Amino acid sequence: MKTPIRVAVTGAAGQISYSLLPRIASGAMFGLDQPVILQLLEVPVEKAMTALEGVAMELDDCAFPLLSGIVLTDDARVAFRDANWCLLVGAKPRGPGMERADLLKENGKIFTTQGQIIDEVSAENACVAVVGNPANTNAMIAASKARRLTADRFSAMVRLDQNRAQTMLAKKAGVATTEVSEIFIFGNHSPTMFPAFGHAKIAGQPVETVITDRAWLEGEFCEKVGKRGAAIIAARGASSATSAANALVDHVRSLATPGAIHSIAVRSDGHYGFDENVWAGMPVKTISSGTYEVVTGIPLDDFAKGKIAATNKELLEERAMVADMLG
Ligand code: NAX
Repeated sequence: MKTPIRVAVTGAAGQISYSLLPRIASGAMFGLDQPVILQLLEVPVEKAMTALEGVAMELDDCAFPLLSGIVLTDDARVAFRDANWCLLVGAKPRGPGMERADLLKENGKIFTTQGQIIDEVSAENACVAVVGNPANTNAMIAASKARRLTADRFSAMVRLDQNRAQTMLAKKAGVATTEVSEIFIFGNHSPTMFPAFGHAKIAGQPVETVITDRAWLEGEFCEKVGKRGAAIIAARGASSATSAANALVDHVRSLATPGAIHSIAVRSDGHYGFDENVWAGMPVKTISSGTYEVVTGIPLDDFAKGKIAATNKELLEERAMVADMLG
């Protein structure tokens, strides 16, 4: 049996974590031969910590063979100590009357502190994956606090958007999701994101030779992927949880699998027209566990360039709103 790895999860009593933790403990994220120790962080509020105890009781009651230990804490130093993976799910939701700038600032404080502490106490070469919104900018803030860990260890999740786009293309074409490949997400995890259909394939053929309705691809498809989260809130009365947890499993598993090509939000070096130093969704190829290179050379037509310019503009606006928190 391998040595257990330590996986820190924040927001561990929240709804995404409720779907996520059993997937990690069962081996879906790191493999069926990799034991894990879960280090679970919640806010120092009795209700949250009691709920967290309930979550841990349920995990115990699953008797997962790979679950080597569970740590429950409201202290970020305990949660991130020696952690190999830090999954930052916890964030404040947007309250009534709260402006986007207020949300950015409120959550920016959380990611400032967590970025600093992760850098101080996590394992060598720890990987940090941010889910809590606004995820791209939160990842940028956390990375800007790191002195030991390099910026490429911090990614934000756009895999839910990739998975949504994959299924929508499959349904439109009347094929299985496995027939859809190379659909990548560019930009922010927000309605401005761009699912780059021009490069995607269905059964190995360019999407546009199978789905010939270009107006649908440019219009309804892009809009539906971007607004899928809102549609789920409208239907369920709560935001995406199981699909978000599943996307994080995919995000981490792909990042840990050499050769995998997948969408994550990472620091831009000016790729694809993104400004340097924004965290933008783009395709990457995993080199070794936690290291990757951006896939370059995907051709972009004028429509795609316009969409990328719009999502880049939003990322720059977000960065300007938290400028005083960076560095
Ligand atoms: P919940 O409100 O159910 O859970 C969040 C949990 O985080 C709460 O239990 C809260 O006490 C905890 N928390 C807050 N601040 C914390 C801190 N400083 N340290 C530790 N824990 C803290 O939200 P949930 O539905 O689980 O969503 C979590 C986050 O994921 C939200 O920000 C949400 O917007 C974001 N999402 C991101 C997605 C993505 O694709 N990147 C998709 C799904 C989701 O909307």
